[in-house]
Amino acid sequence: MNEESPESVTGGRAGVVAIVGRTNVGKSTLLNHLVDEKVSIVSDTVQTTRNVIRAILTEDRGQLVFLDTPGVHKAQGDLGKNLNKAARSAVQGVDAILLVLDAFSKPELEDDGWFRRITREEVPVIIALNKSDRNYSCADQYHALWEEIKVDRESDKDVQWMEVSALQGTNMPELLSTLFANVPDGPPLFPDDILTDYPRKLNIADVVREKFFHRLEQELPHALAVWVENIDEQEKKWTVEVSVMVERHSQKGIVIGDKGRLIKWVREQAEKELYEMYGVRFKLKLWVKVEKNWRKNFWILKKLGYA
Ligand SMILES: Nc1nc2c(ncn2[C@@H]2O[C@H](COP(=O)(O)OP(=O)(O)OP(=O)(O)O)[C@@H](O)[C@H]2O)c(=O)[nH]1
Ligand SMILES: [Mg+2]
Repeated sequence: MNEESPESVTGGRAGVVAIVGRTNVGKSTLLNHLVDEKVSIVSDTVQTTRNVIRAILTEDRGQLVFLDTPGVHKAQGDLGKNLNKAARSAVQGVDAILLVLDAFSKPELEDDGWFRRITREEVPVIIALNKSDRNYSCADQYHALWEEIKVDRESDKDVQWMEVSALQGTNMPELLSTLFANVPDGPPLFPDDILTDYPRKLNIADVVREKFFHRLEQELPHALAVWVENIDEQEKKWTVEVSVMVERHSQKGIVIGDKGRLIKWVREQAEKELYEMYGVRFKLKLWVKVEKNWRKNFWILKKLGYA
């Protein structure tokens, strides 16, 4: 018998966990709660997350590297298709999959798609039924759909279900324990003082975009992209030049708002949050530009990290 347990050799567990699911189910909210920091922006607009964001949790028991992914949603043009593709391919090569469902709303086609997909995956799958704080639950419908799909696919895939509330933090310690138990033994993959390797420019752009998403309605958020052109890092203040792209002139007016009120609100909210994040004062200079059909422009999508 081998006297030495793997833990005593490596000092813990380590693995990559992909957080996947339909759009708006609370993946980013859950990630922020799991790592106890805001690393990924949150809103109730579909496909808020547009890049795969890596966040690292290091504890005595090991290290979990989370991948927050864009939520799968019926594709709207090249941007939507690219985001769906990024989400689906994020599960390749990971050690565990955390599939997030919105227990408050009925299963949709995208949930069906993920269920089918995970019947084929060999790595452990944990299913988090999120939004359990709301006093209605479709949990039974998700369980029933999963059983149906298993029969349909002739699959004997075992998954672990947990009810959580990312908003209130319910069952977070239990979820973390389950995740640690499901990744392999091994040394940490990242230094223990790194929270994320998501580039600063993209993070600043996301924070600005989130503030717009909190105020803009319907289709406009999808037509909006934010890009950081330059950061001038002075000791006491960072001045950041930010381009805000919209697709039409009429949208430019909406984004700026009556007497510039909306853009001013966005700037102030983002400056405040960035100060809390980085511990340095920010001066944001926002320039709104009309870029017709940017969502179809490969080079722009590539620059934004969406292609
Ligand atoms: N009531 C309730 N609302 C939640 C919970 N988790 C997330 N939400 C809300 O659900 C909405 C979507 O949350 P996100 O975390 O942005 O969802 P997402 O899955 O990352 O969405 P995409 O990035 O678009 O795929 C936000 O309004 C959150 O505040 C929860 O546990 N309970
Ligand atoms: Mg998200």
